[in-house]
Amino acid sequence: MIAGEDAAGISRAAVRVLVANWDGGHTVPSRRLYPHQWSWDSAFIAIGNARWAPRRARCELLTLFGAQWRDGRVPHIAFNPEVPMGAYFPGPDFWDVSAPSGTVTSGIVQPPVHAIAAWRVHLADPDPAFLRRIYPRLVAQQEFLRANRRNPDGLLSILHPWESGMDNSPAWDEPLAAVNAGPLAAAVRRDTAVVNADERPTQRDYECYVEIARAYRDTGYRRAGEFSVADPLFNTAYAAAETSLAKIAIVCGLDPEPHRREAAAMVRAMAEHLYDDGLFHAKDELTGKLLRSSSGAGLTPLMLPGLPPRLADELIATALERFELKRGLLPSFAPGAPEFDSARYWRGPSWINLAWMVWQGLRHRRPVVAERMAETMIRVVGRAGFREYFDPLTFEGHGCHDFSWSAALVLDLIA
Ligand code: 9YW
Repeated sequence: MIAGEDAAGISRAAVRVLVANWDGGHTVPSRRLYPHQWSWDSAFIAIGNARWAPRRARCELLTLFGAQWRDGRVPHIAFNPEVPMGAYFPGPDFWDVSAPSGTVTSGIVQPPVHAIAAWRVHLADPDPAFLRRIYPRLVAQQEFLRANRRNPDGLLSILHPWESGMDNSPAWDEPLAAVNAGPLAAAVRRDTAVVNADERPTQRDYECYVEIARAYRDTGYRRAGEFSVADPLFNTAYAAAETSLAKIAIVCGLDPEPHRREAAAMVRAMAEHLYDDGLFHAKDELTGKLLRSSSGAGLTPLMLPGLPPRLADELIATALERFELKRGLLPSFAPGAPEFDSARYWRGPSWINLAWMVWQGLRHRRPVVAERMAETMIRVVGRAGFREYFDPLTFEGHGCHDFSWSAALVLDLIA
């Protein structure tokens, strides 16, 4: 058990981070490293803000949906025009596009965890008017994905590693190896000026990121470049969003059934096409191959209430054994796998958002394990601060400091 005083001190510190990162309408993930508004960050931030400032949580989501495109897509970055052009790469000049509202944005998306966030914000501070306002926007976000990203397996594709939210996951090594990318001047990267390069994606990774984004941009953000995969975390977020939309629909006096059916269909498609040997995997659309890896993304379907119990039990066994969850922190990649790197970004470190998603799935299925996970995360940030990611073996902090979703989700874990 974490002593009440310790938890109160950690909560106060978390709120200080969120206040310092607030930009009057939205929260930056990190002042220096990510100085604009990021899509799925805002959803996790809203979940945490709901615990102490629900109006701010609602504002965070509504600001993000203010950058929604006419086709329903919610871009992964909404740029703040007051931030100097060179502060983040690739910036507005690279993406070269804006939303109907005039907000300059990127053209790719991130995992659609926003309906989950909207529902949790409502649970923390019930506000049917907020739900009525955001519901049609959330539905449009899901419709964009159905209309533009659905593959013949019934799964949604992501067209860029950034769309997975887990940029340099080893799951993408194989598809990225086939990408024909030109050189990128090391100096254009801003991330390695803020964080040690050993803790970030490689230069070759960035060359691929820029090439794939450039190819998509050059088709008017319509057709894929050299990357198209069905990712278990992204599809989980979509299905969980449908479950949340069903609950939101009821409050709005609307029919929840279409959302329930859609969530169930997605769980079936994932179980049929992405599951193998105790874990969900990504599937490469371009080669038709299942990308068997040991990515923690493959555990996130635990969030889905409709997951068949046998699969849930097998996933839990994988989490406890292969991912060594018994230690308390969930790694982003299984420690025994050859690609595991305990300090490099999405190749092993523990991230609070990924762990939070799996924790959600364990709370009802294995409350004792979930409780231990939450306690470990709270203790680790108490010692190491709200770092971007943590070594899952030594619990040392890595990446940037005062990272918003680490602070926000710990507030939710403490509540
Ligand atoms: C980038 C902001 C984003 C997160 C991603 C994470 C990283 C790099 O930072 O992306 O430059 O966008 O991988 O999940 O949303 O925190």
